[in-house]
Amino acid sequence: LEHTTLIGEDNISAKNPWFPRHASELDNCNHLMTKYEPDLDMNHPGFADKVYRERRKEIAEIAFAYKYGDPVPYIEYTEVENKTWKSVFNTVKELTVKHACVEHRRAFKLLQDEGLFVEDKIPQLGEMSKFMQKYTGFTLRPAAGLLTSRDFLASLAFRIFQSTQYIRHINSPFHTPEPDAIHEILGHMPLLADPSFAQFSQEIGLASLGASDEEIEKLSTIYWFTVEFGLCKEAGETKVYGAGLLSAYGELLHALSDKPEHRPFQPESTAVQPYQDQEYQPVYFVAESIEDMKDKFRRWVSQMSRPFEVRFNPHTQRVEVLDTV
Ligand code: TIH
Ligand code: FE2
Repeated sequence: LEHTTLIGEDNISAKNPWFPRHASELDNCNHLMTKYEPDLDMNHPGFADKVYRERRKEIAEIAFAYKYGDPVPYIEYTEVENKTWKSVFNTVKELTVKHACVEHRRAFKLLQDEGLFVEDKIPQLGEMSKFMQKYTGFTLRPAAGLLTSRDFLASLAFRIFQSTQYIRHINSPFHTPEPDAIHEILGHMPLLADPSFAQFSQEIGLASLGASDEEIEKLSTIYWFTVEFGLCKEAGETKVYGAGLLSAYGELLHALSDKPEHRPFQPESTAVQPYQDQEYQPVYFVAESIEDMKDKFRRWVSQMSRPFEVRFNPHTQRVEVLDTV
């Protein structure tokens, strides 16, 4: 990187779209995918539940109003919501002892020791944010629902995780097709407190900045089959590290059964594997280890065609762009 120069906004072309240069610009990265909402989808467990739909609206509005620098909003969870958490938490806790990867088990224990993971109350995003910040520098900002891949991945470049804050419907504790706070807290946050996994999460985010639509699709597919639904080997056994499995015990048991296909994780083929988010996955990718997955990803991503490099400056929370042509 000896002969590099900092390039300005105007060097960004249609092929390499706009991207945030500072964490505050994530205020513009909150575009939602609206395909699956309790108001719109008849199959949603909350569709016929007026109280649930009102509650969702209330929590979504809090996220829409959020601006960079605001404290993470406090939500007074209801009795029903805490009850939903309790049933998912206790089941997942039991299953992770046997099935989660060591990185997740370690962080889970830490979260219990620090009094954040308890069965009778949903941890606040503000407390979870402080916890992760202490170990890896990751922080949270609230998201109103499922974001576009481009917006979601961009935030990871800044070590910011956009997290939903509403809770799944009490009638479907074992699996929900959309992210909810239980998924974010139980599935994602333990691993975001792991230094190596946090590093990988940021790298996938950095790779997405200014990437073409086609590259974004590949990166989000890799994200899907690793961060969300990844399996890995550990002392000859298959373990789970994907957040979508660690928050959904229905699918966790399915993933480890002989029903789905298990294929070795290879960035080239994993990146083009079609996927859907409505049902359990028919295919999972198994990494040799999280470290090995990360190495393979690094090698693959270094061949991406972007004509510049980016690096994150943690002192300024700014992404610096280096022209490499
Ligand atoms: N299916 C997960 C759960 O029930 O917790 C949530 C999601 C993971 C990935 C997309 S939606
Ligand atoms: Fe997720």
